[in-house]
Amino acid sequence: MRAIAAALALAACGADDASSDDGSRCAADGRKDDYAPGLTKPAGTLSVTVAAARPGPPTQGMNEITLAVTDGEGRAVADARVAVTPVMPDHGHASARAPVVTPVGDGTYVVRELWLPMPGLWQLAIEVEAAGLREKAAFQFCIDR
Ligand SMILES: [Cu+2]
Repeated sequence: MRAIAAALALAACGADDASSDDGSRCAADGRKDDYAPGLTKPAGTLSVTVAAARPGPPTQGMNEITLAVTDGEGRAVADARVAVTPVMPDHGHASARAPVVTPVGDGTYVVRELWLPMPGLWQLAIEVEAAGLREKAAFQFCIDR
């Protein structure tokens, strides 16, 4: 809910950001994940892996990532509904664009329209629904200028 309301404030945040926020400040942020293909996070009993990012690591602007969802035994989960919400936790807003997630089989999901318009710490909130489960994971990426 907060992310949706905050998305409406994106324009205001952008104006602030240009003058006051140095993207490099998140380079040493302990919350950020160091991107590498295969970066994996638990999502309840499932796991979500960033199998690839184009570009990699993610950069300011338009990105595309490929996620892989596996179950507790490491088997691909091909029938999940996967949603990705990019937010800037320190700015209290989401991205102005909604990523489009397309399952491509074998538990792999391509995320397009991943729009990260400003430098700073971005969190990709992942929600996975599969086999009656609704699990969450999050990746944090520092976008430098
Ligand atoms: Cu921002």
